[in-house]
Amino acid sequence: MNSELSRFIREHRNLTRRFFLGLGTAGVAGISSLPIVARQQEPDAVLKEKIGQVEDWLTLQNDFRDVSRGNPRPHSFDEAKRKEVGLSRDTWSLEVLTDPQNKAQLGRELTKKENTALTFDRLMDMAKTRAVRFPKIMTCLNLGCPLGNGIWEGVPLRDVIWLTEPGRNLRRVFYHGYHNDDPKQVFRSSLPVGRVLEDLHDLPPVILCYKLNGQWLEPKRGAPVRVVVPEAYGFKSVKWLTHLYLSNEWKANDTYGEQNNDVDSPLKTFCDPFPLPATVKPGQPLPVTGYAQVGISGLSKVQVWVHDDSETLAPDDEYFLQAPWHDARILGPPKNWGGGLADKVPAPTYGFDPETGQPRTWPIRLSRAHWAILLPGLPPGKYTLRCRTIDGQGAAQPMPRPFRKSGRAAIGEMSFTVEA
Ligand SMILES: Nc1nc2c(c(=O)[nH]1)N[C@H]1C(S)=C(S)[C@@H](COP(=O)(O)O)O[C@H]1N2
Ligand SMILES: [Mo]
Repeated sequence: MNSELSRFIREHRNLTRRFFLGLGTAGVAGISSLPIVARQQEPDAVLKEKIGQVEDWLTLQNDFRDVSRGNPRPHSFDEAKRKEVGLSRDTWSLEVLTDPQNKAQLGRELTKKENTALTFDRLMDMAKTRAVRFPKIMTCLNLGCPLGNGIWEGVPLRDVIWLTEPGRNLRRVFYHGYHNDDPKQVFRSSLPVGRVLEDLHDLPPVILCYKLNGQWLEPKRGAPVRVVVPEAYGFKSVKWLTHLYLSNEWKANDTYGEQNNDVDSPLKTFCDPFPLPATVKPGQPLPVTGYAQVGISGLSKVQVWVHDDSETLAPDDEYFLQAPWHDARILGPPKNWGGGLADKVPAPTYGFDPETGQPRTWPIRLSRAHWAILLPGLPPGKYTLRCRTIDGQGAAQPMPRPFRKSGRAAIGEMSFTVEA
């Protein structure tokens, strides 16, 4: 192994060993309580500059990556067509019906036929006293990469369910959006009614969302109204919402379930580096930044490790538990939140102090954080940088849920070359 890299690793190895010694895989849970091993030196100018280039914490509506099905896609309609099909604020309405196959007992349905469907005006009326806002990262379970991070505003879905005076036999809520009146194009999702009626573990409520980062939801993001489920992957947050069915069925019928996905998986904690330069000069310190998704179990650490590709990897160590990981710095709350917010985070927003507009805790669960580390200069060679998170329960990525069908958790990886 080349000497500079080995010195770099040696500095941390003994402590890193002690980390894992006797802990085995079960003992990974103890990590979060151990002292910080690798203290970062004061960020020097290169690192500062790199940190300055990190994306904003919030994503502009138009910069979200889009996962929309439909032919044509509902957001491609012009204003006149949007009005015609009920996807403008003045023509939208939501039907809330009993599921004909598995009837829930309702005092009343909200229907177009009887002119009782929920209009946007009525939703805004409810919003006057009921609106909530929360930060959430939108991530596609299938793609695994975050599409964007936003502050979503809406009325709790339960408030609309209560309008139907539900009685016995209500176990699940099904919902879908506009689909060009073609049954083959329906994108459907569902939730157990208990999740809709009650917010467990300090979660924000499931909402009927109409604003993102303080602005009306744009057509691409599901305007005028979409569902947003704080703890879930994107497929639960159905866009262009038109129908809600209250059902006595107890099984999910999500479109994503039919496609062999785990439809009950809450957001996982994981990290990735931002792109590195393809080549780096020998001996030149390498500033590295990246993001972490703060999943349901929170985030306590981001760790980085550089492997010299000419060395073999330890056998039987699929998750690199024996590797000499060391801690990156999780960046604090930004001065500017980005996302097109007028100034500060609007009050009230879940997780933020209404007086100061500052977060109550950091990093914020179900959202994102950024991290940075300065790597020492390396001799010529090929290297692989890996990064992993340690979640708030002490589980090292990809644990505790390494399976792809529950959302991506693979250890972040990026190659680079050091050459003159
Ligand atoms: N009506 C409808 N809603 C939908 C989808 C869709 O295809 N149609 N895609 C879902 C999926 S799979 C994801 S990941 C999110 C993505 O949200 P975004 O497009 O706002 O980033 O929207 C969800 N809502
Ligand atoms: Mo998705």
